[in-house]
Amino acid sequence: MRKFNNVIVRRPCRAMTEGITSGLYPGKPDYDLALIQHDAYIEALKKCGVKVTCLPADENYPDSCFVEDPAVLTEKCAVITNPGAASRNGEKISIEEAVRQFYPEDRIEHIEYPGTLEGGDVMMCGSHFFVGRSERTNDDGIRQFKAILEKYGYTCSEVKLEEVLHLKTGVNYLENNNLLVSGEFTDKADFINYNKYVIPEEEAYAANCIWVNDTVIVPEGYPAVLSAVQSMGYKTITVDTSEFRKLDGGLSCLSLRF
Ligand code: CIR
Repeated sequence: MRKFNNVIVRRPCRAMTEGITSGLYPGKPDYDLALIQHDAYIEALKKCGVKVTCLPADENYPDSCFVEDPAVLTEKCAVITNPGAASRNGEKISIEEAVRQFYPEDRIEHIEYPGTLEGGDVMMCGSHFFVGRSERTNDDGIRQFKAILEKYGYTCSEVKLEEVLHLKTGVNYLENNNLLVSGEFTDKADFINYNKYVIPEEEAYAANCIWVNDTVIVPEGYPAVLSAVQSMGYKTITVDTSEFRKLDGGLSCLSLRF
């Protein structure tokens, strides 16, 4: 059974109010409320038995609290990605400094231009990784990522995205062969071998739940998903992410779990 021991998060910065947004969930984030929600998120993670490393806010990068995107951390290696969003690309530099505390030099890999890749497009299912081809993650990024993973004995397959920002915006793995799927992922052949819970359209945002050591953290305000996850046998904790949702960010985006 998989076990996460560590989590990296980054404090939201004041400039988060200028973060990238599709406008799907309208409004500007309330910074003070975002900090309160971030505190609650950290507390929830601690309850799941992980050590949380909280990096300082970085005002140069409005979206930098979404630490999932500039790195992918596995049991065997760390991959510093090359974020496809221009305003976020520089986040890879400071995340690498943090990752160096946990991985030896020869286990830290990089996605290089012309390849781009963001961690939100990567879903780890045991030793297999699904990677979404999105507006942020391109063919060359996927080719490089696959080659890195194969070096460490992992496998990788591509999933084409049509609508959502990142792969994990719409599909998330809860271990034990269980997936939460929404929208365009509901009928994709890629996921045929998994038990799928199909998220009702009005709760699509809650496809982005995270499994942390047998507890599933669920965003607050999504009763159908919460009760489905509980009936699958998981312990649950809910965390309000309303201010991050305004920037298209969810529970997985806010941490690196490894
Ligand atoms: C962005 O558009 O990059 C941020 N506003 C949201 C990033 C969400 N990250 C994720 O899904 N992994």
